[in-house]
Amino acid sequence: MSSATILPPQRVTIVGVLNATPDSFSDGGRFLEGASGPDVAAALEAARRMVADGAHWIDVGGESTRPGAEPVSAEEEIRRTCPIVKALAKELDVPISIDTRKAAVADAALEAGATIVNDVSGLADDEVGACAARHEAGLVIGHLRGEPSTMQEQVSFVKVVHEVGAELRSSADRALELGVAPERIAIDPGIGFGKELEHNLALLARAGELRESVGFPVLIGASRKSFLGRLTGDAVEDRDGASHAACAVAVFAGADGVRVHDVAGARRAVQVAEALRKAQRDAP
Ligand code: HH2
Repeated sequence: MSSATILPPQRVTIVGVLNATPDSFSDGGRFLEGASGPDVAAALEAARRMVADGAHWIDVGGESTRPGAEPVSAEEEIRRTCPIVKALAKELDVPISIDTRKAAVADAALEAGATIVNDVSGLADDEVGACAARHEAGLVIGHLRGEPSTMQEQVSFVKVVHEVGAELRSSADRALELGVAPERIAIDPGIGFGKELEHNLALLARAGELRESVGFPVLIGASRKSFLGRLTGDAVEDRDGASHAACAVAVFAGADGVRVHDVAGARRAVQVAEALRKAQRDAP
């Protein structure tokens, strides 16, 4: 991977989500054929569409992190994701990330052509960071206390932006010690990961503050999440409008990248928010 930062400052990066899972809350089941392996052609088609719509990178995941999701072995995650990663890396001009908490899966996907590891657990396993360092890959460090299966059970923050920032800083320090280059690190406050509505709102609305305090570019993943349903009353399949609003606010607040399902809509929201951010900064 080049030494360029994974979330470059000159534009907001749009990360398109491609879940090779049967049970993701937002889009599960579209790319799995069952025992014979993933539907690589369908995944490739969806990824091509996202790139045409404006995605700058594609994030491939093989394990749902929603509370109550079935645990998945590393072998199964590799079986679901690696054929897709390989096909996407071969054909597309954009970076491919692997959304995993497991070092064995990260390693296999990086071998298959991914160049970024997206670890929502915030380096619960140091080996994930060591693996990213070995491959000279990018690393997204997400914020999560505990495990996805139990993360909503005991949520407690006093000053959420400050606490999440401090915990991300300590994970980023660990990544640096493990040898990940600083320009290859991005942080993510983990919207919906062990947080109540007010925490998600504060982290999203203060994304820029998080970047300034932690010192790394910030990725925000709010797309189709349940806190949006709490606000609007919409079911997951009707949350794209709310997702675009969240995207726009995150970008206006200073986010460097957004992880989204509906790339075409998000791209428009990002364009407007970027223009407004610039106007706010530069207008006389
Ligand atoms: N959210 C999800 C998964 N991966 N990665 C980052 N960096 N940030 C996020 O907010 C994030 C993420 C959960 O969303 P989704 O992939 O749509 O669902 P599921 O975990 O059920 O597959």
